[in-house]
Amino acid sequence: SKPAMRVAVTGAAGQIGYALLFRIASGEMLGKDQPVILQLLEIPDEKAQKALKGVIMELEDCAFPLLQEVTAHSDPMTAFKDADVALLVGARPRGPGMERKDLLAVNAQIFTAQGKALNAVASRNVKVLVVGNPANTNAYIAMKSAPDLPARNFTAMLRLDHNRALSQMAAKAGSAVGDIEKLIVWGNHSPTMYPDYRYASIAGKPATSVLSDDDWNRNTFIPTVGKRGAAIIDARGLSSAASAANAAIDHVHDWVLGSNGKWVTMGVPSDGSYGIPEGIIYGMPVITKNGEYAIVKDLDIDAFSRERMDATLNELLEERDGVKHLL
Ligand code: NAX
Repeated sequence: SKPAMRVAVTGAAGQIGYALLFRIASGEMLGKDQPVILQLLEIPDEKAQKALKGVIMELEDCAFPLLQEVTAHSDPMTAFKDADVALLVGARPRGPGMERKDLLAVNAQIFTAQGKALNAVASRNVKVLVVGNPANTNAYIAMKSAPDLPARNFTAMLRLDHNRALSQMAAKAGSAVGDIEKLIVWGNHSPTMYPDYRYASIAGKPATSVLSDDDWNRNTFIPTVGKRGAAIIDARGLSSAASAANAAIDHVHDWVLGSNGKWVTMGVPSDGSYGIPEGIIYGMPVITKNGEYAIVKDLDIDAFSRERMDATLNELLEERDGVKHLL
């Protein structure tokens, strides 16, 4: 059988971790023929480490044939050792009375340390997906803290936004999500993101003609996708977890195993395409193949889209400027 792949997951005892680890171990992320080793990181706090032990006991009790080994860690330097894939899920949530800049600063500390650890000990081709918020900026910080690793290996999760948008479109069109292709979500994983179906097709027909209602796009679709995270919190009393874990599985699955020519959205360091400054981690349409992604180039950007893309870019530039002095 194939040699095992090492998958490091941070925040492993959290709610996304609980929805994620069992699916990785069952082969849904890397393939049903791919053995995996899980290297799980939690904060040193006694309660968190104990909860992590409990999750590991449950993983054992599943007797997954593909799961070769599971280890628990409180130090990223051991958790990321030789990691082929690193899912950075753990982050500091915004506490009561915490300002946005405080949130950026505590997370900058976490992702600087984790970026340095990846730089020191991970596989030289480690694929990094940042889920913990603010995801794009955390990915940027980790990338900047890992100068010996290829910058393109640092990505942020926009796939949940992409999947949310697919579902809204399918419902409006009365068709199946599987019939939709070439959807894009541009920018930051935040309510400023811009879901863009100008190039999409639904069962082979242009989405702009199927969903011919411009008012729906501007006043229902874009805000619904943007505010979906808040709507889930309102309904469940907890933030999205299973759907976030599912999106992380989709993101890494497609990156490692290929998207078969289909467009998917990934938050990737810009190469300067579409006027997005190089290095900014921005939701882009990509096609994945042989373990690499390629940004879909040369799409026309109309005035409405330019405005949306600049607004979400400006938010990312502000976040970057907020942490610049910490890097
Ligand atoms: P939880 O609070 O349930 O779990 C987070 C876990 O991370 C905790 O167990 C905590 O102890 C751990 N942790 C904190 N700092 C750590 C560190 N430095 N090293 C290792 N572990 C650490 O949160 P959960 O609901 O699982 O969400 C995790 C993150 O995902 C949050 O930042 C959340 O905002 C973000 N999300 C991102 C999404 C995306 O689309 N990019 C969507 C879902 C989610 O909101």
